[in-house]
Formats: sequence, C-alpha cells, structure tokens
Amino acid sequence: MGERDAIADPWGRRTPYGRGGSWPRRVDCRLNDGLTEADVDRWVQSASILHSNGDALDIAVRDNGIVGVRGRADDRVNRGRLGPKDLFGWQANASADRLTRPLVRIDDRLVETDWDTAMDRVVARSRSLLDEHGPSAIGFYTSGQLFLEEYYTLGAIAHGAIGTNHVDGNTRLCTATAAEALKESFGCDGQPGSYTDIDHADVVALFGHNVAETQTVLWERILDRLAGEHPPKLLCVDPRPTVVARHADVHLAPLPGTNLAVMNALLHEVIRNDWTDRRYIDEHTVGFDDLRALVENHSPERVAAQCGIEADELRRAARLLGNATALVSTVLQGFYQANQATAAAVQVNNLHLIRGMLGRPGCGVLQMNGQPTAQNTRECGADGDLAGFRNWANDEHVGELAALWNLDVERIPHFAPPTHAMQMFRYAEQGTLRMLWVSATNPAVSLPELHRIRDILGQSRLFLVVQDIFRTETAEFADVVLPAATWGEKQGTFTNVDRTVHLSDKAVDPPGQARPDLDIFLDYARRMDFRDRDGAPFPPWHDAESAFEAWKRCSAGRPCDYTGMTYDRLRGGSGIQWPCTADHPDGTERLYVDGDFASAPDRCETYGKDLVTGAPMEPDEYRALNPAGKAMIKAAEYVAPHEQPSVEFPLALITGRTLYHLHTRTKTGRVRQLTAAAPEVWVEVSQADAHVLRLVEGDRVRVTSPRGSLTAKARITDIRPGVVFVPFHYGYWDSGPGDEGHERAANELTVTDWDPASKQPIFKTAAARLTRLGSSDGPSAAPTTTASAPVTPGALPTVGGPDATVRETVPAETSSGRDGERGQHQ
Ligand SMILES: Nc1nc2c(c(=O)[nH]1)N[C@H]1C(S)=C(S)[C@@H](COP(=O)(O)OP(=O)(O)OC[C@H]3O[C@@H](n4cnc5c(=O)[nH]c(N)nc54)[C@H](O)[C@@H]3O)O[C@H]1N2
Ligand SMILES: Nc1nc2c(c(=O)[nH]1)N[C@H]1C(S)=C(S)[C@@H](COP(=O)(O)OP(=O)(O)OC[C@H]3O[C@@H](n4cnc5c(=O)[nH]c(N)nc54)[C@H](O)[C@@H]3O)O[C@H]1N2
Ligand SMILES: [Mo]
Repeated sequence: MGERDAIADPWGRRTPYGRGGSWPRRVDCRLNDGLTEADVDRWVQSASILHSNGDALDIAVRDNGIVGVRGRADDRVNRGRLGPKDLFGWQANASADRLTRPLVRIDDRLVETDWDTAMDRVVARSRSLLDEHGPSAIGFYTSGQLFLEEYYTLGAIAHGAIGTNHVDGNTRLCTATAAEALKESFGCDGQPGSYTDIDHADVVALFGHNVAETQTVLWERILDRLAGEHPPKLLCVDPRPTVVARHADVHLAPLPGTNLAVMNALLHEVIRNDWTDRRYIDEHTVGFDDLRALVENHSPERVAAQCGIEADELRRAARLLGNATALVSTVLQGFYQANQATAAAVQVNNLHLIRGMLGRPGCGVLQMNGQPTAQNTRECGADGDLAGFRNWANDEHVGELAALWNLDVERIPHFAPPTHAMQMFRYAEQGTLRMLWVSATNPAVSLPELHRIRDILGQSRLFLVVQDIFRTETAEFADVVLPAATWGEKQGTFTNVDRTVHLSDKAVDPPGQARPDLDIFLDYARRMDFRDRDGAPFPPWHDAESAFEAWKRCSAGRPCDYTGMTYDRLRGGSGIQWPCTADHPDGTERLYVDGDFASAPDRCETYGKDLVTGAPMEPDEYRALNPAGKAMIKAAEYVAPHEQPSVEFPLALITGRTLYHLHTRTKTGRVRQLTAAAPEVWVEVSQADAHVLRLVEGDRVRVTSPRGSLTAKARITDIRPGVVFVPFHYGYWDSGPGDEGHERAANELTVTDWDPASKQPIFKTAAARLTRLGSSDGPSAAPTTTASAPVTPGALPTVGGPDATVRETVPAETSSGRDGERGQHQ
C-alpha cells in the first residue's frame, strides 16, 4: 500500500510484467479528506466517463453524496487503476452551479421554469415544423458522453418517429474517422483488437495518439510492459515531444497534415523488403496490387521533404514495423483530425493486413475512440448511421429495422447518406434546418471557426434546445435549456475502445429537477404521441433496462451482438466485450480471427467510399470488388493540406489536449485539483521559433490565423520547429465573453474543412502567426509533467500537494487469472 500525488505523478507505481504475462492488479482509491473505506455507506459499480478507456470503478457514497472512487481490481480494462480525471473529476457533479431547473428564453433572457412549460415549447415547435416544413427542418446533435440506452432511444425517435436524416454526434469531431477507416478496410465498424494485445506485443506503434495524457491507464499498461522482461519496442508518430515520444525507440515528428505521405513511405519499405505475409494477403484480402503499385514510387527519399522527416528515420521506423512478430497499432486524433484523415488511418489497417497481423494475441489495430461512449453513439445510430451497424444503402437492412420498430419502412430515411454535423450546421446557417436539439456537447467551444458557429447558433430563426448539466457557452444561445442528470445520477451502459461493455448504476439523486437524458427523450416521445404501426406508443420501452433489452434485439445477429448480456451479468466482476451471445456468453476477445470479416456485401455496414474524394461506391461496384467478404486494402495518393504555412501565416497550427482537462472543461474546470494543474491557456512554441520571435518563456503572445486570434502565454518546448500547439479546453464560461484581445479558445483559429470520407473536421492542420505582445508576470502555468514540459528553467513544477493524495494498493496476486476472464464478485 502506498500513496501518491496523482497530479505530480499521474501514472503511479510500476507493476512490471513480461511478454505474455498477465497485467498485475493495482487498486487506486481516492476519498474525500479524512474519510476511510470504513466510512463509506455503499459502493456503486460504474466506469469512468471522462475518456474512452473504460476504467472500471466503484463510486463511494456517503449520506447520499458521492465522496470518492475506487478502481475495480477484477476488471479486464484497468485492473484497478485510475487516472487523475477519474480520481478527481466526479467532484464536478456536486458543483453549486449545476442546472437544476429548465430555462426558457423570454424577452431575450433565459429564465427558470417548470418541465411542462419547457417541454411544451419544444413539442409545439416540433409539431409546427413537422406540419409546415416536414422532418428535415429538425436536427439532433448529440454526444459521445451519454449512455447506450439514451443513444438508441434518440436514434429511434429521430430516424423512426420523426424521420429526419439530420442526426449526428460530436463523435463526428472525434471518431468518425475511426468508424470510417474500420468500415473501409473491414466492411464494418468495431475494433479488431483487444487491450490484452498489449500484453503480447513486441512492437507498439502509436500514430497521432498521445496515450500518456489521453488514456493514462492504457499508458500504464505499456509502461509496465516496458519495465518488465522482453519489453516491446515503441514507435511514436507525433510532431510534439509527448511523454510517449520520450519513451519511443523511434519518434517520427512529421509536419502536420502529412501522415499519408509518411504511411505510404512506411508501406513502401515494408513491401520492398518483403516483410509481407503473402499467404494472409492471398487468403484474406483484396486490393494488394493497387497498394503495391501506388506506394512503389513513395520511397523514403521522395517522401522525406514532404513530411519533413529524414529518409533514414522513416527507414528505421519501417524496419521496426516490418520486423515485428506481434504488432499493436493505435491511431487517434493526430491522424483523425488532420489532412486526409481516413486515407491515412486506413494505411495503418493496411500495414496489419499485409503483415498478417490481425486476429491473434499481440496483433491488433485499435482505431481509437476518444469519448467514453462514442462506440455506442455509432452502434446505436445516433451518429446518423442506422442502428446495429446497418447499411442505409441496403434495403434489407432498413427493412429489418422497420420490422423491429414496427414502423413503415418509408418512415426511416435512407434515400441519401446521413447528414454529418458540419452539414447540419451549414443547413442551419442557410435556414433549412430550423430546430436543433443539442445534447451533451458544447459546440460553441468545440466546433471549428467559432465566430461562424456563434452566428449560426445566435440566429433568431433557429430554435435551439440545449440539454446539459451546466449553463455552457452553447446554452447561452438556447431557446430552451433542459437540465440533465449525469453519470452517477442515472443508470445505463457504455462501451470502451476494445468493445468492453460496462454498467454504470445510479449512486445518488440528481440535483433539483434535473432528469436523466433517457427520461427527457422518452418524455418528448410521449408528449409528441409517437405511435408505431399498430398504434402503440413508440419507442415502447420506458427505462434504462428495458431500453437495453430492446437494443439487444436490435443488435442480434449483427457484429455488435449484445444478446448474451444482461444488467445482472454486467454486475460483479469485469466488463464484457461484445459480441456476446448465448454461444459466447463471456464475450469475444478479438474480431476477425481466421480472417472472418463482416464485409460480405449483404452484411457490410457500407459499400465504401473513394478515400481521396469521398464519393460513395455503388452496391454493384462493391460486389465486384469484394464478392467473398474479405478485408479491403485501399491505397490513396498523398495530397498536401489545403491550408499551408505562408509568408503571412508562417507556422503550422495544431490543437489538442492536456492530461488534466476534458474538452471544454465543464467538469474538470470545476475541480480544484485539475484546475490548479492547468489553470489557463498557453501556446507551445519551439526554441528555434521563440528565438526568431525574441520570445522567452511566459511572454504574452497573440496567435492569429485567417479566421481569428487568441492571446496566451508562450510555453517554450521541444515541439517540432515551425509548429505551434494550443490546447482547445479554454472557452469562456469562467472568463466572461471573449471580446477582442481576450479571446482564448483554440477554435477561434481553426478552419471549416473536413475529411472527404469521414467528414471529420480538421482541427490539426491550419496556418498561423505569432506576435509578441509583451512580457508577463512569469512563466506559463502549463503542465510540466506532459507534452507541454518546458525546456527553459523557471516554470513551477506541476504538483497537487496533500489535496491530491491517492492511495494505491498492489494486492498479492491470488491466481494467475488471465485478463479477459470474468473475475469473482466483490
Ligand atoms: N486528458 C484528456 N484525455 C482525453 C480527452 C481530454 O480532453 N483530455 N479527450 C478524450 C477524447 S474525446 C479524445 S478524442 C481523445 C484524443 O486523444 P489524442 O488523440 O491522444 O489527443 P490529441 O491531443 O487531440 O492529439 C494527439 C496528438 O496528435 C498530435 N498531432 C497533431 N497534428 C498531427 C499530425 O498532423 N500528425 C500526427 N502524426 N500527429 C499530430 C498532437 O501533437 C497530439 O499530441 O482523448 C480522450 N482522452
Ligand atoms: N480545436 C479543437 N477542437 C476540438 C478538438 C480538438 O482536438 N481541437 N477535439 C474534438 C473532439 S475529439 C471532441 S470529442 C469534441 C468535444 O467537444 P464537446 O462535446 O463540446 O466537449 P465537452 O466539453 O465534453 O461537452 C460535453 C457537454 O456535455 C455536458 N454533459 C456532461 N455529462 C452530461 C450528461 O450526462 N447529460 C447531458 N445532457 N450533458 C452532459 C457537459 O457539461 C458539456 O457541456 O471537441 C472537438 N473539438
Ligand atoms: Mo473526442
């Protein structure tokens, strides 16, 4: 047993293990000051809602309040460990400024009201729009942070009851490219790999993924392998000196937006050196010859100048990948939010396919998710796709859904691809979309080019409903604000990156009149009096568990089959990986074992797209390309980013995250330990650029792009010269509205542009310039423990002090219990 300052030491004590071993347990626990476990009235099972890793935990309840959390030792995902956001983030639930009553706009002010008044307004507007303009006047923009049951309900209401095609999640900003890359290569969404692959890998490659900060517990698993016998080699592809990069055997720091060029050179080398698995390629894939032909003239020498990486470095990286006997790759926002997102992410799949590194221990691709429940947004159709990974262009799939919902098939829109979020905002701008219902997302801070988003949200002709737990920047534009209950206050399930499903039980009551999102959606359906073909209320379910049971029927026979799970089976030991059926009641570790893909023309989720233009393929084209349901190797030519550094804007601007905050900080910004660790915005600048601009650490600078500007303190780091980084967490709710000169949100700078295939906005490729405004009162307060670590002395080290103490316990291993086994009930 020991204690650590979880702010100063986010990753905790090492528990080394060797290749093929099982990851030892370490239980992290944080309770309010002065409390011990004996003071806890009850422990309520849940998992972290502040990232995609799925860290299982129990919520400590005392006097009907949450007083702490403890990691679940038997869970396959975290084996008891928790990260800083998990350990401290729950405190935001009890903030005094939670929304506790609905608000409606009267005389241009938001005033408190009761639920009937608020919902009547929403219903009245919905009815009049449906009568006068039809379903396409209404759009829903949801989240990756609600629960499975809530997405399934929202998708059923939007697609089935209303019949609008305008449904998407903020998952469009987050993991649309993960989904698209999986669909393009394997015919269907769903992670092939498993976290246990880390236990067996001899090479781990991280493509645009700062796992040390964004999934701290997964990083601990890698650190523990690095500390044990036969450690894996590490490849990091990231322009910043992240903690991952510092541990890497090979670190490639490409110019932003050149990932596809890098990948094509790596594939060139793998193929030229014959590091391929011909048998796997022949038996399980189509398209290899196209790839070989395309990458043939992408030698490292040729690509070096494009991506700003020396040819020898590219060759070293290729050798690492080419000689791996068990390769795990992860891909995240450095690829997904950059130029040619899907095309680049697909090349990582190609690497695994041509090396035959899929479907066995230690061989897996994790096209990562970011948000805790993004997988469910996608599975349940709240991202615009049809529920159960059904193919909107396949009439049989749409027919199945109509039968399941007992609705006429014509009611479910399937005549055009689902409207993606960026297009929905365009329709609102143009005035054809007249009602937008935003749940659990804060677009006034998180969408690109914020002055445009503010203009769109602020139009009087747009009826804006915002369902949140706080009065966010977005809520300020709303016509109706609905106060939601959140994690810990409601029940439901969610699924992490490696398909592990966790149940989150209700621990405490929500504040005031706040209600679970599920109840709000169902209340809307009842007030709208939606009916099925037989006149029965639709959706027919009434609470979380009945929604889950309905979802199980929807998932039956599809790749994301949940039929073997129940709420009860999810209680006790470990989360369970889908597919989980009567035949596989304990879930499924890896997909696509023996090259068994879900890509047959009748089964696939999509017929695919052209990676460079995004043009959809016709069903006949797909059948001709892939009649036997193999994996598809798709090649793509590199095209330079649209916006490149210029004389006026000489720097490449990237944006992203720090370890201590989540997104627009509505939760983490209300937690003292996390706020103290990263109190204000900064901009990371290289020493070389700082020299040219005569900047010293902590100077105040203006960052300007063609769209806007912000001011921040400079943090001088080892970032790649020519590149600057701004964290996107800092909006305005705690700073007053950003008037000229006081702006600080990264998205003032970003561009309205998206990947042609996944439609994911490009937050990581833009041009900017820096202007020195003057010196300040000292160094930037950016964290020193992370990618923002300073290279010049003077910055105060990031520590949490006694207020951030966490207990860690490493129990003696009682059994050799393999990961993935269902543990004992606690
Ligand atoms: N602490 C914390 N954890 C989180 C979140 C959070 O807000 N805070 N959010 C969660 C969510 S929703 C998500 S989506 C994930 C995101 O997790 P990550 O993708 O790991 O995080 P980011 O910081 O957005 O981007 C990762 C890296 O991409 C690099 N990068 C930028 N441009 C390029 C490029 O052109 N090429 C390459 N190769 N790399 C580039 C950046 O330097 C950055 O280090 O994190 C999840 N976890
Ligand atoms: N420049 C730049 N922009 C980015 C990114 C980037 O890297 N750079 N990353 C993008 C990515 S990957 C993501 S995921 C998005 C995230 O962007 P957002 O989704 O806008 O970020 P959050 O702050 O997580 O917003 C979630 C909202 O839901 C509310 N909420 C929390 N729990 C509940 C609940 O149970 N019910 C309800 N109704 N509301 C709840 C919170 O208070 C908060 O207002 O940002 C994107 N924007
Ligand atoms: Mo995300």
